[in-house]
Amino acid sequence: MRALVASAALVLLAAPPSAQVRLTQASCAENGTFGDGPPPLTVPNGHIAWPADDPLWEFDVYRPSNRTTLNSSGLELRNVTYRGRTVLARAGVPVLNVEYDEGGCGCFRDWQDDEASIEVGDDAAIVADCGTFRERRGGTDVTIQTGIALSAPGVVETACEANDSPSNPSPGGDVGLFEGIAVEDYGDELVLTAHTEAGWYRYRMKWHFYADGRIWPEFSFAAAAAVCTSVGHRHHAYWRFDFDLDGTPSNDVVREFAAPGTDGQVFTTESSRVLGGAADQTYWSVVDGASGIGYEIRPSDADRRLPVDPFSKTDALVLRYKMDEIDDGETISSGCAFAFEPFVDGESVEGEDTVFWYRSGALHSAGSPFECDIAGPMLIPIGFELSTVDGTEGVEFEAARPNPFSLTTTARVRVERTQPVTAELYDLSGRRVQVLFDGVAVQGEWLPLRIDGRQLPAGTYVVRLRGETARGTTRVVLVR
Ligand SMILES: [Cu+2]
Repeated sequence: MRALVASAALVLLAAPPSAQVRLTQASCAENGTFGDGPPPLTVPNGHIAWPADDPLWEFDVYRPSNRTTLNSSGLELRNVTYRGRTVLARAGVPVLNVEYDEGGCGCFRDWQDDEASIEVGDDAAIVADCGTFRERRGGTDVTIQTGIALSAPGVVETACEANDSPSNPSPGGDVGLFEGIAVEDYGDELVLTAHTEAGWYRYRMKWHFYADGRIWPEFSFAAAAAVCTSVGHRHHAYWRFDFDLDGTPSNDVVREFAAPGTDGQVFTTESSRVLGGAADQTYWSVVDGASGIGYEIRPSDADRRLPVDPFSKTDALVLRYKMDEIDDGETISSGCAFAFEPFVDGESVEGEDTVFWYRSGALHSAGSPFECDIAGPMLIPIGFELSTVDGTEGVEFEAARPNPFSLTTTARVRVERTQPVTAELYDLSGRRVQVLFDGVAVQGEWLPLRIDGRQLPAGTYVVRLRGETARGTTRVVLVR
């Protein structure tokens, strides 16, 4: 029926799955199907530490099929720590819905416990093996592996990549032979991917963890068939971030900033907030009142592009933590809009245990049923001692973009003190393959390091910078 995408090209990848990701407490727990009522006590599908020897990040993962809320929260995380300090107690997307233009298919509350297949690459290491099952696809039986896969960076594909691929003549349908969670180590970034289906929709959920403490929770909206989807419609994913900074929940301070550089306004009571559209620079922060560590929640351009309407109602909720406010109790048979209003009932949130909800939306215009829209805020750390990754001194790296890359990419670096420095590119066997810069780096100024991969074999490379008081590395992945 349709071509599997680009699997021949993937075997050219030199980068093996990372040995820097450690999975422990592997479990194949699953928790019933959506609408069955609240899920029973949950068991995570594993505990991930990265990098393995001296972890920056650690957390428990839950597959979408391991339903933790009424309709599943997708790829849920719990007990997230950065540099050994608790950041999030629990985070996921408990509410997901869609609304059509007039003449379309109305509205739906979607579920996320039904995983869809993804490509994880031929060399993927199955670190939690939850067995296989047979599926009929395009007239033949295929075998789907399930569990948690450790993939080479850059190989994971979902309906999003397949639908957008120029080599795919017939977008739609599912790719790959794996269901569960895929993990990719990009050196400076760890990416988790899950993919779910609800009818003809395909939802991709990713967590990007960066070595410098940032988190990008990504939600992407695609489709595998063009039923209803040829009519314009709007998708909304509502993230629930339960920050428990430093593991002391009951002293959160939540602020709203009208724009970068402005003074924040502290929230005193529960609130629903609405952004003003694409030009609105509003963002928020949640900070531990005692230690001062916390996170900014910065809306992305994609999130700002779809303003609130009477169906989507809210961009952000600042709530007091309540055990029974994990989701709103609606299912596909009872409602579709997010029924959060009972949550916002005037309770104090200043110096309390708070929960931050955040909406990521996407407009799917009529006539392009297979488009994949990528959304999600950036979470930026506040108040951590950020000497960055091990062995780095006196220098700050900005991860290369794009990464992985196929032609050229650029990483940026800045030094704390003006000095002569050398930046070189090494392959993983320690061979120097390029000199990227040899000269004086000026204090505080970003120095671009352009990497030309056109004459290099695919694989992982290390950018190493050395000066009198500055040293550090970042990694890039070259793919073909
Ligand atoms: Cu859509």
